[in-house]
Amino acid sequence: MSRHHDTIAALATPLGSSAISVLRASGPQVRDLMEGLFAEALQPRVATHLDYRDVAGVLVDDVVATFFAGPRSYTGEDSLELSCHGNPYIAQRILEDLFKRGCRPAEAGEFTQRAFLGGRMDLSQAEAVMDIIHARSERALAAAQQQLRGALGRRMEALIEELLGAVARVEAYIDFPEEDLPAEDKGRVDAMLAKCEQGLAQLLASNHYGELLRNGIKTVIVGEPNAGKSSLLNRLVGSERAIVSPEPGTTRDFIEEGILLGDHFLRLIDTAGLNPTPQALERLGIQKTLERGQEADLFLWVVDSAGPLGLLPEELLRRMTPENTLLVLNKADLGAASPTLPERLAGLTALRVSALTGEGFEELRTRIGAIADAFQVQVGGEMLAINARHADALGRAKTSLGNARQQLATRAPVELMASELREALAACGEISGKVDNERMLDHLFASFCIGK
Ligand SMILES: Nc1nc2c(ncn2[C@@H]2O[C@H](COP(=O)(O)OP(=O)(O)O)[C@@H](O)[C@H]2O)c(=O)[nH]1
Ligand SMILES: [Mg+2]
Repeated sequence: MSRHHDTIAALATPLGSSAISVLRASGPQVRDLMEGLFAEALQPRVATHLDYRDVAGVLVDDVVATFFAGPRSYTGEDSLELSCHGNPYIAQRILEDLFKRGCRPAEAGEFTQRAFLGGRMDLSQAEAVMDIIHARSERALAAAQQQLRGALGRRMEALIEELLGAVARVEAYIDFPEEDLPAEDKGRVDAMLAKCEQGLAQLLASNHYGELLRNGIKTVIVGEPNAGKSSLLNRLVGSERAIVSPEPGTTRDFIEEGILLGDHFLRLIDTAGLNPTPQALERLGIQKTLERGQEADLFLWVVDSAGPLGLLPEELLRRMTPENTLLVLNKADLGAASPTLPERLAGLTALRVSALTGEGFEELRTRIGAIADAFQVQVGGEMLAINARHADALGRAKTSLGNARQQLATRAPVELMASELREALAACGEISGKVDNERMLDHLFASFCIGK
């Protein structure tokens, strides 16, 4: 059962004109609240159309009210959802009235925090709720849904189970300080730890993909001035976002647009042209381009197919591989033969397109999608994509495990090893939140929305 004594209320939908607005309240006073409002206890999970009158008896709106009796509610507490007409003035008046009736304003993420504290979901699932709200692509949504359904939690449980087994074996020897672990047990424990370490490594490998899902795939468009970079961005975005100019060197600042391409969310970044002989002002833009290039997940290298193939700065070329780069031979409409690629670039996929006519863009989108597909990491057949908090905890767990294995190999005292393993366990437990770290929790839920 929940330990909260107060009842919280908040608007669950954005403030604005819409078909409906939803308010929710959760906590021990919800039943009294209903009695006071509607002079009846509503049947759980049945939507009821009722008049909403404020404490002074003035009609505010007609609403659809749904009561969720704890523990069968989102928070695990008694909860009430009210749908009113989607007018911010009405929603605000109802909310203020709920406060007058004893509710207090919910803090950001407090409903979900209560769900977590009430044992309705583990911490990784609570985070998945936020991921679902913010998912901007099919893939991001699919990963968030898996996590909400407990995929990460289950994986961690299996790992923790395995670790506990190893700890039990090791700790059995703590009381016998003279004795070393028998070779047989040693081998067994090491095999168990190796398996855990591998499991951790697999999960950690999904961290980068998690970033791509949550932040979008950073797609940097590079190339010489006038190659058609801005035109390419415009066509991909489908609007005239970047300034296209026949004068070389016009794009000195960055233009960034989020686009949904197939199942993927991309952050397309147009850059200043990489003029081999720049003017002073251009030089600054070029410096910035190089910086952005260092963070790029995907490169679209645009060249003017009618001109000679200029080379890019070495620091960019070094980062470009067939797995992350498409060579876009633009201005195909001018009918020039494709430039021949130097040997070191022969592995790059080259595509002929015209940003002017749109020719080749179907293929370009498909190729970008294929590169993005290949970024996906599968963990044991499931699509998992951990976040930065998970990566931090798992990284610490892995370090502790590594230390323990080292100690096992060098016949260090069993206590030391046991303590490392305990640390690994604690770090693993942080993923689902089976630790009492209030500051961490407050910090985490504070990043949620009000009303969630
Ligand atoms: N014929 C033709 N001209 C293009 C194409 N793409 C861009 N241009 C022209 O090339 C010039 C430079 O384009 P822009 O997008 O500003 O290049 P950027 O400097 O690389 O950003 C402009 O005059 C565009 O209209 C294309 O596919 N075909
Ligand atoms: Mg430009």
